[in-house]
This record gives sequence, C-alpha cells and structure tokens, in this order.
Amino acid sequence: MHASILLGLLPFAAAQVTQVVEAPPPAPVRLNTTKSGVAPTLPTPFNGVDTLQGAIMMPLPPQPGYVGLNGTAPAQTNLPAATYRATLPSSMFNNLVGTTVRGYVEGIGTPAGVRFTVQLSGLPEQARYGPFNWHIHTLPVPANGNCTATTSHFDPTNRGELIMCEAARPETCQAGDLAGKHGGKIATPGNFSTSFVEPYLSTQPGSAYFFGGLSFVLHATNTTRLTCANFVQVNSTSNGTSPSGTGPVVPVFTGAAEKIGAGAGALVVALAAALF
Ligand SMILES: *[C@@H]1O[C@H](CO)[C@@H](O)[C@H](O)[C@H]1NC(C)=O
Ligand SMILES: *[C@@H]1O[C@H](CO)[C@@H](O)[C@H](O)[C@H]1NC(C)=O
Ligand SMILES: *[C@@H]1O[C@H](CO)[C@@H](O)[C@H](O)[C@H]1NC(C)=O
Ligand SMILES: *[C@@H]1O[C@H](CO)[C@@H](O)[C@H](O)[C@H]1NC(C)=O
Ligand SMILES: *[C@@H]1O[C@H](CO)[C@@H](O)[C@H](O)[C@H]1NC(C)=O
Ligand SMILES: *[C@@H]1O[C@H](CO)[C@@H](O)[C@H](O)[C@H]1NC(C)=O
Ligand SMILES: *[C@@H]1O[C@H](CO)[C@@H](O)[C@H](O)[C@H]1NC(C)=O
Ligand SMILES: [Cu+2]
Repeated sequence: MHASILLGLLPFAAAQVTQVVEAPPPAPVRLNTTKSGVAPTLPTPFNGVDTLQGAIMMPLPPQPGYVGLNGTAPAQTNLPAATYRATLPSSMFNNLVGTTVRGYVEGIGTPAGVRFTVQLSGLPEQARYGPFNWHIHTLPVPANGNCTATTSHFDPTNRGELIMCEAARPETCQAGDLAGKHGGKIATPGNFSTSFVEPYLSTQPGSAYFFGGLSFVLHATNTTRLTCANFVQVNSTSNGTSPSGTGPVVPVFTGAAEKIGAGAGALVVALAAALF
C-alpha cells in the first residue's frame, strides 16, 4: 500500500480546461488532531504538523519504496482495452450541499494510457462549496458508502503531499491526482464534463498503476468528501462501443481486494486534519 498523507486541498497548476479557475491557497495552519488521512508512522510525541499552501509538511522519514519528490512514473503503454467506470451513487456521502451530484468517470485502456471521460451533473453551488477537487483514492469505497475510508490519493510513486502537482510534469504528480494533472479543480456551475488520456494509470490488473477497483472521490473546497464511487469493470463504454479485448468481466472488487490485502500489512496511522 502506498500510503501518503491525506490531503484534499492540492492547489493546481496549468489550466487546460477553460472552466477552471485558480483558487487561492489556504493559509498555513497547524493540524493537531488525528482524524483521517494516512501517514507511514505517527511521530512520538505528536506535536501536530504544519501545512503550507494546503500541503502537509511531513516531518517523517519516507516510506520504503519512496522515490522522492522528483520520482517519476513510467508511461503506461499497450494497455488492455478494458473499461472501468465509477458511477456515482444516488445518495451523496455529504448530503448537506443542496444537490446530488450524479454521473460517472470512465477509463478505457489504450496503447498510450487510459482515456478518461468525466461526466458530472448537479454540482453544488460554486460560490458556497466550490471549486471541487477530484481524485482517484488509494482504497475502494466500502459497502456502506463511506468516502472517508478511501483514505489518501492513489500515489504509487509515493510522491506524497509536500509539493503540489505541476500539470506540466504529470509524471511527477500523484497518479491519482486527476484534478492536478487535468485542468484543476472544477469551477463550473451545474454540470461538468471532460476527457483526456492519462499516461500514468493502467487497466492492467497487477500493475502498480492499476486503478480498477479503486475509488473516485469528489471534494468540496474545504476538502470534505461529497461523493465517491468505485471503478468497476464494465462490458462496454458509455457510448455503447464494446471495447475489444475486455474478455470476461471480473468480479467487482477483484483489483481492490489485492490492494486491501497489501494495505493491511502496511503500517498506516490516521493523521491530522479535522478537515476530513
Ligand atoms: C497545536 O499544537 C501546538 C504544539 O503543542 C500548539 O502550539 C498549537 O497552539 C496547537 N494548535 C491548535 C490549533 O490547537
Ligand atoms: C526536484 O524538482 C525540483 C522542482 O522541479 C527542483 O527544483 C529540484 O532541483 C529537483 N531536485 C533534483 C534532485 O532533481
Ligand atoms: C446536466 O446533466 C443532466 C444529466 O445528464 C442533464 O439532464 C441536464 O440537462 C444537464 N444540464 C445542462 C444545463 O446541460
Ligand atoms: C468511515 O471511515 C473512516 C476512516 O476509515 C472511519 O474512521 C469512520 O469510522 C468510518 N465511518 C463509518 C460510519 O463507517
Ligand atoms: C457483462 O457481460 C456478462 C456476460 O454477458 C454479464 O453477465 C455481465 O452482467 C455484464 N456486466 C456488466 C457490468 O454489464
Ligand atoms: C465511442 O467511444 C470510443 C472510446 O471512447 C471511441 O473510440 C469511439 O469513437 C466512440 N464512438 C462514437 C460513435 O462516439
Ligand atoms: C465543509 O463543507 C461541508 C459542506 O458545507 C460541511 O458539511 C462540512 O462541515 C465542512 N467541513 C468543515 C471542516 O468545515
Ligand atoms: Cu481526493
């Protein structure tokens, strides 16, 4: 399991999507509570952690497998043309925002990475709750729909949260930081859609970059998790095209089960951030 410090407030770099506007970084704060988020170990004594521009300044040694902030993900090529779709549930994890966000995020393997389509409707009021961050997280949503249990951003290169993603260097970002790499937080009112090819995720089960079975999470601007859903394999793309080479559909959470198994052996400790 690639635990990193949980953080939903990643600011973003370059905007490829015109609807996206840059939000000011949050002021530095000291987080003293242990609530949600994961870290490899908790310092003793725990005196809190500082944040800078929404990123937790991690005073801990890196985890095994850490490749450094400059570690890069290899491009994922010649992927199985399987389709994985996260369909948002009919009731939201946080239902206090006046709307229900519906829609899906779908990824299909291509020779040059995963082609994603994002279709969201019913976004909450931007002025009060936006802009909205969106990521793939480390663990699946459990059956009770608890988005908090998805823990941190999917981060197979163990980049961590110290430095925000530079969209111009996507290979250095957390693999699951879709917003950071693909247009930033969603700042459109109502509906949002986008599509892109993501070279640093995979439809190959067993790959460190495999996102099947993992979760898509949508956050309000204060990092609260609004809604979430797991990527399950489907037989056809949203436009009805049968992807070639999909083969038999695997049981719904096969990929996730492997990741949960691996994660269970890792020492993860809830850290900081009453935010989550
Ligand atoms: C967090 O802990 C530090 C060190 O004990 C303390 O100085 C600071 O006031 C605390 N902050 C809050 C918000 O409680
Ligand atoms: C790591 O990346 C940062 C930001 O791009 C750069 O300033 C720094 O020199 C790099 N460090 C190494 C060791 O490459
Ligand atoms: C938003 O998406 C919903 C669901 O797809 C659709 O019914 C509605 O017409 C869309 N609204 C606009 C303004 O496009
Ligand atoms: C949701 O998940 C979080 C993190 O695992 C946990 O602390 C919390 O108790 C869970 N809540 C429910 C209702 O299961
Ligand atoms: C995929 O196709 C198989 C066999 O036709 C069917 O049993 C299964 O329900 C389908 N799964 C989905 C998600 O459509
Ligand atoms: C359907 O989607 C697939 C994969 O996203 C794409 O290759 C194909 O061109 C689309 N077909 C139509 C008719 O839109
Ligand atoms: C964040 O915003 C949501 C939606 O308004 C709210 O339910 C939640 O309590 C807020 N969390 C914090 C820590 O302010
Ligand atoms: Cu997230």
